[in-house]
Amino acid sequence: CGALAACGSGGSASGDDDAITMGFSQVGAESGWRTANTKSIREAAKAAGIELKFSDAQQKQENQIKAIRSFIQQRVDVIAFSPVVETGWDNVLLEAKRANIPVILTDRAIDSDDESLYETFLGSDFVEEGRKAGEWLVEDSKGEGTVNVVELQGTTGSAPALDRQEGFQEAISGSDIKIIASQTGDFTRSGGKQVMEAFLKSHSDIDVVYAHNDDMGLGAIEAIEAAGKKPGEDIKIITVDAVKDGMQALADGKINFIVECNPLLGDQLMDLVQKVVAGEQVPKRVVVEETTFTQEEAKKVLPERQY
Ligand code: GZL
Repeated sequence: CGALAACGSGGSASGDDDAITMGFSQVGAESGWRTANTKSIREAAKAAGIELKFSDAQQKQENQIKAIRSFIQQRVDVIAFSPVVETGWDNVLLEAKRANIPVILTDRAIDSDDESLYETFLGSDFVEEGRKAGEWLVEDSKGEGTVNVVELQGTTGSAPALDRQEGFQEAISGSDIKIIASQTGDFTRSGGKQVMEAFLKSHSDIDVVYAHNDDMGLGAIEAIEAAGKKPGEDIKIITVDAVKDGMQALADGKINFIVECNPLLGDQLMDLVQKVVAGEQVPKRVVVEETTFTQEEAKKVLPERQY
C-alpha cells in the first residue's frame, strides 16, 4: 500500500466487530531488517485477530504524520508506529491523545519531554548495540597500534543512528581506534556503496568499516571489491542487524562481526496492543532480547535463521 493508503489486512475471518482495529505506520522498506519487521507485524496481527491498517511511509516523516492523522480520522482502537526520526512528533501525538487513541512506539524511540504521548516503547537498546560493536573492535585490534575506522551511519536523526554512534564511540574511547570519516548511507545497500566509494577515494588508510546496518555493510563490500581490496581482510567490517544476507557475508569471511538487532517484534507488539486496548498497565519500556555473531557462530546458525 502507498504512503497515504491505509490498507486493511488480517482481522478475524468472521469480520468480528469486536476485533481490535490497529493503525500501523511503518518507516519504509529500506532494508532486509525492515522487510522482516513488516512480515512479523502482519503475521502477528493476523494470528491475534487484529485488523491491521498498514501504511508504508517510504522513509518520510510527513507521510507518517499523514498516516497517523488518517488513523485518528478512522477512529482506530490503537496506533503503533516506528518513528523514522526522533523529533517532530509532539503535535500529531497530542491529536491522538485528545482523540483518546493510545499510541505504542515500536522499533525506534522519539525524543519528547511528554512521555504521556505514548503508552510504551518496544524495541532494541541501540546504544548497547553500538557498545557491543566497539567492544569487539577494541578486543580484536589489541596490539595493532592506530586503527582507522570509517562509519556508515543510519538515517540522519533516527534513534538507531544516533545511539549506535554513541555506543560505539563510548566503547572505543581511550583506545587507539580513530573514526576518520562518518556519513549517512540512509540504511540502504546503495547508500552504503556510494558512501564507501567516496571514502575509498579520499582515504588510503582505512582499516575498518563500522556500518549501522547489514545493508550498508553489504554495499560497502561491493565498493571494496570494486577497488580491488578484500573485504573482511584488507578492510574489516562490523555491522548491526544479522539479517540473512549479512550473516551469509559473515560466514563467507567478508564481514567480521555482526551485532544482532531483532526485527521479530510482531508477537510482543500484539500482546501489548491487546493489553493497552483492555486498559491494562504495561511497562513504559520493553527491551528486545538479542545477541552477537562471529564468523564461526554465523556458519553454525545460518541454516536456522528465520530472516
Ligand atoms: C533498528 C531499525 C533499523 C535497522 C535497519 O531497529 O530501526 O532500521 O537496523 C533499518 O536495517 O533500516
